[in-house]
Amino acid sequence: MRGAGTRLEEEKALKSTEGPAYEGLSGTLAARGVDVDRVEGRLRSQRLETPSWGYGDTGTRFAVFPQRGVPRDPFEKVADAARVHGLTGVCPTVAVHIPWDRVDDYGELRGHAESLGLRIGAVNPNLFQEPGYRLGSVCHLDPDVRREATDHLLECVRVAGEVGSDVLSLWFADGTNYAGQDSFIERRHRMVDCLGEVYSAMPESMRMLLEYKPYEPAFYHTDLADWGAALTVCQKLGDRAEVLVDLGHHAKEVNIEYVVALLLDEGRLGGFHFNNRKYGDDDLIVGSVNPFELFLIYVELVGAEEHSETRIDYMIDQTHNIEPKMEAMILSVMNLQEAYAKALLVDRRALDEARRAGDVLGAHRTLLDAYATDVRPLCAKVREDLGAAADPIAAFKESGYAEKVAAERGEGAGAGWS
Ligand code: LRH
Ligand code: MN
Ligand code: MN
Repeated sequence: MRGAGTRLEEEKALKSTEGPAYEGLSGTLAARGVDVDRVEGRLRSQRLETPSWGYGDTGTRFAVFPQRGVPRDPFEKVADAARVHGLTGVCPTVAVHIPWDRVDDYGELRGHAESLGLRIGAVNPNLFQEPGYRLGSVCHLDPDVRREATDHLLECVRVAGEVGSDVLSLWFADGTNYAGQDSFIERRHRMVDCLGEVYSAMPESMRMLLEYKPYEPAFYHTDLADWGAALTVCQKLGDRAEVLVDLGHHAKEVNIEYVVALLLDEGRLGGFHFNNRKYGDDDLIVGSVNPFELFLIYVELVGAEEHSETRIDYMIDQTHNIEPKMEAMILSVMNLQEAYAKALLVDRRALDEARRAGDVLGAHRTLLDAYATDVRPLCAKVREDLGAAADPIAAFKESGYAEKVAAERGEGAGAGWS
């Protein structure tokens, strides 16, 4: 039986570049024919965006459990996001949600972010909370409500300009609860009209991302329910409209890696909202429930990276209800680094040969070999190379940041909706 001390030492070695773990792994990988320098270079260039709303108090419709030290305003959310970037090295942008992050002076918010080494990323309008949107926003039958919704989208185009962002990321709660409530097709036409106006108002440098979701808050039908609905609207709008895949927005049996491959092949995969789920849109820590699915998604992304220049914005969209929020964000980032690292280790030549030979399980085992590799020492080394922390969670705990902000901020404010 191994003593607890020994196990702890082994754990520490795995997360650090000191000791034998990294040397052993890079030697093994080199012997397997992996170009370790190239893999490390790709890992250093990985970029992940964290969401402002993931730092605030959120909850379920049953309860919100306030935590001490959560941000009281968008400036403090940006400060927390900057700290996550400092510890992980790969999160230089933070997404904002308007009006949750509405401020008087967006130039000031931008300046604050930049002073902390951060930029504002995707601007997310919010068309799902106002009482006027009971029957929808851009799909609503009343032209006055559609006007109000479109004006909010246009406001967000302006906000994006002011914070220095080139991404407008859209999700619509629009849908119906009962059969017969409204016409599917008329609603779709109303949406296309409104989005066409917004698309024309965007500067050439700006992209529009369209996020789909099968249900919730609407329970009979949703106006952008799946990737096909989102893709066809994007095709009507123009080249700078692309689909955003949120991992929590699929029916349970959907093969998400296949959807990803398909959108990549169409050149219309614009962004991700990473999270994980067991049942519905659970917004749990990415990679916590189904890490193999996450790896398979990255296998498709890495495959496409080899022969395409497509820009994909990788964002986290999670709400942390019972877990410490910054630790949850850091762990999410680490899980994404590990999934990407494993996908980079897939022996593409062996995979190709096995496929061509009709070797079903040979191909499958090639993926399993990469997935089974413990890449933690490699990721720790990359983080150190980036000037971040080999073990970001330990570094965060040792830094005393959580205690400091708890004392300064006391009980914070909700992410926006609580
Ligand atoms: C909807 C969603 C969308 C929203 C966010 C808060 O479920 O995924 O991206 O903007 O949650
Ligand atoms: Mn989302
Ligand atoms: Mn969601």
